[in-house]
Amino acid sequence: MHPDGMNPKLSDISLPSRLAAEGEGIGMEELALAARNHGLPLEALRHDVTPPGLHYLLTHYDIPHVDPGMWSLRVGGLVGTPLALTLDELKAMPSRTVRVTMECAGNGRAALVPRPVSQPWLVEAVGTAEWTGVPLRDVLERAKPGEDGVDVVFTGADHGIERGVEQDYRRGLPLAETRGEDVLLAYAMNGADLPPQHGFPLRLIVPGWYGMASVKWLCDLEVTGSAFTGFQNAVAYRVRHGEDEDGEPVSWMAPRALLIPPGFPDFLSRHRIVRPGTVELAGRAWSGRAPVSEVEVSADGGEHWWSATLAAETGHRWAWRRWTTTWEARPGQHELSVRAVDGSGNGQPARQAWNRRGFANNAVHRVRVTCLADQG
Ligand SMILES: Nc1nc2c(c(=O)[nH]1)N[C@H]1C(S)=C(S)[C@@H](COP(=O)(O)O)O[C@H]1N2
Ligand SMILES: [Mo]
Repeated sequence: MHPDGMNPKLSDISLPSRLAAEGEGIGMEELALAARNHGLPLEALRHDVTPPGLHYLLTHYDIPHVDPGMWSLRVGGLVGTPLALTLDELKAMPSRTVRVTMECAGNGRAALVPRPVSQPWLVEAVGTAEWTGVPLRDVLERAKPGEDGVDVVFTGADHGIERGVEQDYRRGLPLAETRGEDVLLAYAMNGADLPPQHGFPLRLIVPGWYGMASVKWLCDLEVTGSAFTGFQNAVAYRVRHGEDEDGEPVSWMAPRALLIPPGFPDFLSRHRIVRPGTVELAGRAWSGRAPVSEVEVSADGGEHWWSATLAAETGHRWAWRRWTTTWEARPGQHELSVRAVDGSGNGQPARQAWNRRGFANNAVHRVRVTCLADQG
């Protein structure tokens, strides 16, 4: 692997972050990541709740094997009563089920120019699941965090190297963000035990935030007296332009609407084909900061927009909202686009403002469609 194999160093094995050169296509390393971390096939936007195998997946290192009989959740740091809770003890506490749309902060990255070399998401790094577990605040209440607590640091059972730094996957979340009743320590997804790839036996769910906050394979919670400065908070998951900037931490999901690609696809290009006449269009839209208030559709590449019909509120604050409309398809080449606006007035840009790691990208979703000349 390394020429002087007697003295290998992590920094020789672990690749630095970089931008693709002009015209550089997706490479084998990105392909290897994409094959492990799959997206939601866009036709699966039809489901209100995503069947687990169709929910997107993002795992930095390996999926760890956790023996639930040997496992317990440690709660420590600045707490009055340190705890070690078994899975049965957690399951005996009052539970809550919350429907949550989760999106990876890197969604859309592959379309950026220059492309940050990493998991090369197109637009499909999203899914919606019903998570069941114990509200985090109930567990914290039992542990009695001290007045001087600032962050809760969540540690997963997975371990790896990233840009030369060996680590457990670990994230800090401000204590102030742990108070909502919908922030869960979840042991079930869609009514069944968590699948191994989604964090068995226990994961954190932070509704409304990009996925990196929802630590899987959770084994340790620590209340700290200062903001966590570990890799996943201080180095990764920051919106920065230059290499040396501190940047802004990635947190709440920006608004985004996606379209179920209409008609049928070409196998290799995925290009869509429809026949002339009325085409039903549908999809989903979500935003972490505030509920989606409007979805607009364009059939001419973004020149003219009309409003889609939003499905009635379902009472699931953290879940995506269904939208529908129709389009009169005439023979020719078309570009359909869709964009959402949320209740705080945030929308989606036509072209993405670039950042170094490709985070929080929410450019308008575009789908090219060929309408055939006849009914044949
Ligand atoms: N322990 C651990 N938790 C993790 C990750 C990880 O690699 N390890 N990936 C994070 C990221 S970047 C995302 S987007 C979500 C993905 O959750 P999912 O795979 O269940 O869809 O998990 C988050 N939690
Ligand atoms: Mo992610």
